[in-house]
Amino acid sequence: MRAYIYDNVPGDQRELHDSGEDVDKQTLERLGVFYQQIPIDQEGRWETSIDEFAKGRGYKNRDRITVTKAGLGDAYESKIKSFFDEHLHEDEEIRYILDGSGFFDVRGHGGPYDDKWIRIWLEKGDLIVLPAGIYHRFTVDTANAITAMRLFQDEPKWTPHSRSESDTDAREARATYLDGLR
Ligand code: KMT
Ligand code: NI
Repeated sequence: MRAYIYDNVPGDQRELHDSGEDVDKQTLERLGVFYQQIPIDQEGRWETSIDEFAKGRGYKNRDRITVTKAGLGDAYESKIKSFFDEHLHEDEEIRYILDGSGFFDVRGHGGPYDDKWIRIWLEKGDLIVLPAGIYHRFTVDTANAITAMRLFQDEPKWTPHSRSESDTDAREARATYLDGLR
């Protein structure tokens, strides 16, 4: 994992877009973003760790998602563009990277990072929890391949509420998120 300020230079979303300004784990924590590394080992201890993590946080369900050119065919480019549309969810977004790598961009709030994109580079063995109500987007990197486990509490509710297409600031999840920040 590495987190840094996105450079906002126009160009392919899959490039690094590295401004050179790193963001520390504490800043992510203040935004309600939880990160942990659970290395994927041959012995399968990672599965026990994920089971314990899921049990501890009450995540009862999980599935896997693979985003690759081979898997998505002609739909690939439009699919990765849709993941990159800024949005929020009414529930947490939990991802454990099983293979490949990609970027989750989250919006900073307050201080020097207010409404700036913070780019979080995740690879195999990285676990992230994005809180409900945080503005974010996802993209693969230039390797064009990621497989992730998606965990969720009960029914999967993946509905993305696009910031540009609706009044997402008026959503309860947004208000609750902002109330929880100090
Ligand atoms: C999402 O919600 O944007 C995704 O699940 C993308 C693929 S998960 C690495
Ligand atoms: Ni999302």
